[in-house]
Amino acid sequence: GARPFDQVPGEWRTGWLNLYHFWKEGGFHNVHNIMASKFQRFGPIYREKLGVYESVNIISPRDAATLFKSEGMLPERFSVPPWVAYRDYRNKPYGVLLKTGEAWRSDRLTLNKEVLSPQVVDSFVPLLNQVSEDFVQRARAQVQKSSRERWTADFSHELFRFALESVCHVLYGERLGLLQDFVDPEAQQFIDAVTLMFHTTSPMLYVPPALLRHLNAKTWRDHVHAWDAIFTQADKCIQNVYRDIRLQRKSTEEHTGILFSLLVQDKLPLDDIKASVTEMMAGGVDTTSMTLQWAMLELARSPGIQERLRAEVLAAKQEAQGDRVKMLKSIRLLKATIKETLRLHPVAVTLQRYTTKEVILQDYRIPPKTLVQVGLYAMGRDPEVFPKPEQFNPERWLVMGSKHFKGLSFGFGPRQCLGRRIAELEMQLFLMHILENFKIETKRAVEVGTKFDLILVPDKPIYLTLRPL
Ligand code: HEM
Ligand code: 2DC
Repeated sequence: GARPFDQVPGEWRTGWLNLYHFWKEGGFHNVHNIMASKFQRFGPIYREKLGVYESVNIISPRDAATLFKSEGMLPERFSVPPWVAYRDYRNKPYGVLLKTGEAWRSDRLTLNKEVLSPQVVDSFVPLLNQVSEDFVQRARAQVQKSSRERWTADFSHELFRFALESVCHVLYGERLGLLQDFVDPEAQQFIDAVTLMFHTTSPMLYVPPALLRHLNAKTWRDHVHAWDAIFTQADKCIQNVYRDIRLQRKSTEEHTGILFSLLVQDKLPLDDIKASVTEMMAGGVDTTSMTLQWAMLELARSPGIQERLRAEVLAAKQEAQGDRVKMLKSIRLLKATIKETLRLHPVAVTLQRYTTKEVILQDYRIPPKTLVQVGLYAMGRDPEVFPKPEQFNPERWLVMGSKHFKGLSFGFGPRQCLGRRIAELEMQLFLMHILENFKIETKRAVEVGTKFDLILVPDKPIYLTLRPL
């Protein structure tokens, strides 16, 4: 028989003391490294209690498979307390991100059809492609401006704007013009608000929502302001589209955006549409932009891989004669490059699920209703799972014996990332266009580490150079 739950290794008896140690070790920005060292110390499974939250942590693809195969029809992840607290405080409805049970499922099924299904994602290609083309144009203009035939910068702000422009084009069917020289200050405020929202979440991650609101601490107030700005700005965009429909300014012929489709179908109440569209708009900024920044850094450091990738892209372009939908079907190495980037630099430090029935992990009996976390960052760097994990090697995804539960960057199953297809297409098209037009370079070997800011981000600015081919 399997071993009892009580014997799972770890320090889980003293939640507040653990939280104190965690805080002293700079844990709020270091969650990923603390987890990796706990796997070192305790082995492939450990139990932990931080504040009031208890969890079981696992690292192996086999255990992840056991967990996800038992997740059932209504999977639930850890629901980030400050995000819940904000909505309750302001009386805002939850979107799919925070909904649970049947309410989550019915919203999610409706959204899947418009955001994730293979039938609609092809129609995103021209919209996202346009934004990438504009980025290239902007980059060329920047090269022109500099007297040195290249553009060197910290691209994070450019990529934030690129990402927001991209996600808004598919959501609203409209351009915001963020790749022009003059950027709408309200759009810039939205971008800053999302970053602030993530940044202020991590210190409050292990404090229960009810307590948070009574603290009136600066972090909580900043967090509220950030979400207020996010909701206000999203609401303006949503109202614009809504008005256009009433004035019959939009026709159903071209692809007029996800919001339009949701509104005319009338399958979801307006408040639920708004809540989930706001989440997608906010979820579409830091995630893809940071991943693209990491991808460019890795390619700059590996000129050989960059050359092979460019060859693949140029061959695909020739063969498809510029048809981007066709091209996207023959860029295996580029897709592997994005997977490899997310292996080393995942957005989410863990995936989490509440068990609904007993599961056996590493021969321990894990009871129902336990929060189990898959250490995605730690798994990506575990030599048992990925030989020579420190090497950036996209080809490993093309030759790997078994990829079973190893590529989990977007989560798994019915609760996986809703924006996955948008994110993938957006990143594929961006990298395609960059590789067709520029060499990506970086100066010296600057070591860039990782910082936990709710999502994982670079711990210092990354300077890159784009040089026209
Ligand atoms: C959920 C990763 C981009 C919207 C998630 C989850 C992960 C993730 C790991 C949790 C999945 C699970 O529990 O199984 C990523 C990565 C991205 C990305 C790596 C890009 C590199 C986006 C974008 C959007 C988005 C662009 C919006 C268009 C969401 C939403 C959820 C989610 C709404 C919650 C879905 C639900 O609970 O039903 N994402 N994401 N994400 N993501 Fe993303
Ligand atoms: C953060 O311990 C660390 O995709 C916690 O686009 C566990 C946890 C729970 C949920 C995760 C979160 C972590 C990281 C950020 C994620 C989130 C689910 C969705 C969200 C992964 C790992 C993200 C970035 C969404 C955000 C949408 C939001 C802005 C409306």
